[in-house]
Amino acid sequence: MKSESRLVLALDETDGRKALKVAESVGGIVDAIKINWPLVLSEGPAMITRLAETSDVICDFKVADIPNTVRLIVENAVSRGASAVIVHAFTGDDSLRAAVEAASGAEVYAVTEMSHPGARMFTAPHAEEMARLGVECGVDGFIAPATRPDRIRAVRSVVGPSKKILSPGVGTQGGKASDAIAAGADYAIVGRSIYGAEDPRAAAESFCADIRSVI
Ligand code: BMP
Repeated sequence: MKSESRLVLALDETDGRKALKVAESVGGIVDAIKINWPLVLSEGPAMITRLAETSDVICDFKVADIPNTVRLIVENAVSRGASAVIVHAFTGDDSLRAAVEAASGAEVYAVTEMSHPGARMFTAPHAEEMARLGVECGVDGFIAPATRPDRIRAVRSVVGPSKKILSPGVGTQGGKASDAIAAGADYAIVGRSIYGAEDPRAAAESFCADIRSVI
């Protein structure tokens, strides 16, 4: 995945035609497009391949399962063109290792702590432990919350400089892209504030300008 704008679009638009239009309009601006169940369930997994023709695609399936099922999901996503797959870290070492092995060259990012308030209940208290486990299991990067930049710093201090940190929670959820990058994230992930904007390209450009202000 390239590292130019350090902005990733979360394309949760469920209307396939609109989703493709947004993807086209931010082409060349975002470093990757992250897709999640809303778009895949409404438009089918062919959307992975379609978007992968013009962009790196991160399949945010937050895979949380036994190793065999993790392997089947990751292999399927990668065979359709995904450059990366997001998995949950709380499943433990065997499931994380299964994801890394199944990705065979594509990247695996593990969720440490989520960005919404409820994440304080279970994921946050174990984020550093999960980050440490992810490093041991060979994942390529981590998901840490832009809504709590101090937690990005905490994860960065555990995983070191060579692992990627992608940070959602920017815009609609209240986080600021530049704060996330300044705290140690490599990429800010933005969804509704771009695909729901009247002019998605202009919105993406303004997030890029905010990120540039701290790099
Ligand atoms: P939005 O910018 O519209 O809030 O979208 C954020 C995207 O990042 C969504 O796809 C969401 O599922 C994802 N995400 C998140 O918001 N917080 C996390 O902790 C992990 C995520 O993957």
